[in-house]
Amino acid sequence: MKTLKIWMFSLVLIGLSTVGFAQDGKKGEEVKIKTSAVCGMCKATLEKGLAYEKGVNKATLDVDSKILTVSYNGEKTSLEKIKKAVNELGYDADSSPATPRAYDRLDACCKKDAVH
Ligand SMILES: [Cu+2]
Repeated sequence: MKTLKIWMFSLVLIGLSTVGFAQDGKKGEEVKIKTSAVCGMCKATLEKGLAYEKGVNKATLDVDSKILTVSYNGEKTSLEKIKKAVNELGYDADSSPATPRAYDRLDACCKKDAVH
């Protein structure tokens, strides 16, 4: 019976350390989000805006592909929160649409429907 208890105890320990590793991995996550950005000004807006977002380490927009690469701390923020921040800056994030009010505030050249 004692052996079983020790065995169970070590099993719990192994379980806990696995969880610990999983959380370590979450600290440095990176995600690529397709946005509706169109120009260099959008790039500045998005990169600056996300720099103030909690848990975001770095955000880089590639204007040509409209892909925003974000490295973030998975313990402090989540992909959903990052997408919401992008929406609130006036841009679509993957299938999540821009907040209308924020989109209205964008400069004419930064609106996705604008003629370029
Ligand atoms: Cu723009």
